[in-house]
Amino acid sequence: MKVAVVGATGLVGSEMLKVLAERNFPVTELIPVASERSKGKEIEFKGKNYKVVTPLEAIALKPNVALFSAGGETSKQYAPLFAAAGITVIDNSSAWRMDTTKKLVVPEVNGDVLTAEDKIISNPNCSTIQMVVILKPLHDKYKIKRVVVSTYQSVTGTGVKAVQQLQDERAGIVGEKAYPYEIDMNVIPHIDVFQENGYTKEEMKMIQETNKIMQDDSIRVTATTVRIPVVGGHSEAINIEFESDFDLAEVRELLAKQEGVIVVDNPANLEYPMPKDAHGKDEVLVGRIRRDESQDNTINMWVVADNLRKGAATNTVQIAEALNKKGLI
Ligand code: A2P
Ligand code: 11C
Repeated sequence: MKVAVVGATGLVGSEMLKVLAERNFPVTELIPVASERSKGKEIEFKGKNYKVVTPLEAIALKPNVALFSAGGETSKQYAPLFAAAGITVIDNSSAWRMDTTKKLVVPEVNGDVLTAEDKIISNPNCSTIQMVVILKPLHDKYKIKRVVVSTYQSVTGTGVKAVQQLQDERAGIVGEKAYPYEIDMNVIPHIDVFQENGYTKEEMKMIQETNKIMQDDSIRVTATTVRIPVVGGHSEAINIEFESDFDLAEVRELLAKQEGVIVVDNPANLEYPMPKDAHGKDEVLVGRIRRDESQDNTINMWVVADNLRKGAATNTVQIAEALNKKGLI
């Protein structure tokens, strides 16, 4: 299968190349795509070198599928052109996620919604993905009423420039800034742009995308999203209120059985999920599972995942695998 990766020179794009190779996705020809600036640059994939092309050149090469991670503007401009040429697009930007004509997919949660009509499919926001993977088996069993989530997000979510800012600050170098403030030795309660209601766009993504993926608008979600000086992955403190009572041991069992989830929850041995351990992994790690003693039918947990893997590249490749399995690409 001919596979184009749009944004192949970026943080998520290069992770997509790794994941495609690791999972042995049946790539017969890779088409790395980036901006005019990177045209002609060589990208290595499975021992072979491929030259970077521009989006329009990629369309002419007729890939079967194009994995996009080059920002919302690039997706808005080019994804419809790829789709019009019969190329299925899986888009990691926020450009189409809340478009009612487009699917927003986490394969183990709602992979069954994919059909032959879907030519532009959206990959959710990283902090949403790792949360819904955990919510799904619990909602199926106990029905979730309300979720309160606070995030502790890695600088890799912002891109190359932010990782550089953190490294520069640690090395005492004055360089270009990706954030309005210092990120080293700091915590910034602001991810993406502020909305009129006082929430940030990242917070609104977590709220709206969760309802869409879970296919249930009755789940009430509220979020506070925060950037921290960490590289390995995003962490989330999640408080979940169910319609009725739950069994703590059964919650652990449901999570342990859930595809793509690893329970790391042994406080006696100081075992709990940390970004340092999630880094480079495809799974979502969950621990600190405990009853919220301040309110009936409510539980607390701590969820960590590598935002560039399950939060972005891995989930995108898993969507491609799901389409391939259904014979849709
Ligand atoms: P380039 O390296 O040529 O700028 P990150 O999010 O890690 O900063 O990466 C962004 C990715 O999106 C890069 O691969 C970048 O390519 C790519 N990109 C940015 N603008 C465009 C564009 N107009 N067309 C195609 N790719 C783009
Ligand atoms: C962050 N969640 O960590 C963002 C990055 O909507 O795909 C991903 C933005 C998005 O900054």
